Amino acid sequence: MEEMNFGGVNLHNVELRLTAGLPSQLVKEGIPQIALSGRSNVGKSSLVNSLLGRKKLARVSGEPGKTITVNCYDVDKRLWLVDLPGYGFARRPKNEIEKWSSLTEGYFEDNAALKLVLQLVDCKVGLTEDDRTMLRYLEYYHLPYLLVATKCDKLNKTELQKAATALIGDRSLRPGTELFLYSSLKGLGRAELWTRILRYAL
Ligand SMILES: Nc1nc2c(ncn2[C@@H]2O[C@H](COP(=O)(O)OP(=O)(O)O)[C@@H](O)[C@H]2O)c(=O)[nH]1
Ligand SMILES: [Mg+2]
Repeated sequence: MEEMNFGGVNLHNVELRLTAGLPSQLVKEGIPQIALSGRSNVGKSSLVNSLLGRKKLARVSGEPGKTITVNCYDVDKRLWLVDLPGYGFARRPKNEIEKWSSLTEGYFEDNAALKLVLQLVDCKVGLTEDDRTMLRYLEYYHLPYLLVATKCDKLNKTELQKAATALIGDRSLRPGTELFLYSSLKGLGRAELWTRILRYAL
């Protein structure tokens, strides 16, 4: 059985609270927000499901997401997990890129509720140029962030060690950036990440 209570937060009391497709629909005050950022397919929705101990609250897809939205999950009225629109898969139509930019910038700008960004990176892929661009956004908006390496079940111990060392030594990261190794498939890293999330959110 999955642990469904972390720090007094009841994970049985969870709902999709808001799906915003326009900056004007975003909520940027009130309950503390923890955002998940990363390229399409890196495992954001799977991480939401894994953290919440659900199979399919957040929609997981094998192909890049078609709708560009910010999805907010209320967790026991104590915090929100915010699934940000994915980026990458270059050569998207210009109007899609513009929609992504206005939503992402709208979300990051003057967001009093945003306490922490989980920046996701596929452990097998490492940091991409798009990830580095995102890291510059996070820097520009002075946002606290940590790195989550996803899909860690895909590497053996030696490979994982090597990937982690390369990630944490990357010069585009803020010095001192923490790295969490995660597998949504196996639930690896779940308790550790919850501990850190709660430290920022509560
Ligand atoms: N092996 C493995 N696959 C994963 C893991 N997390 C996500 N995936 C797969 O990666 C694909 C993209 O996942 P998704 O959560 O939709 O990514 P998103 O686009 O960032 O929201 C799906 O096929 C998932 O099943 C993981 O921890 N391990
Ligand atoms: Mg997704």
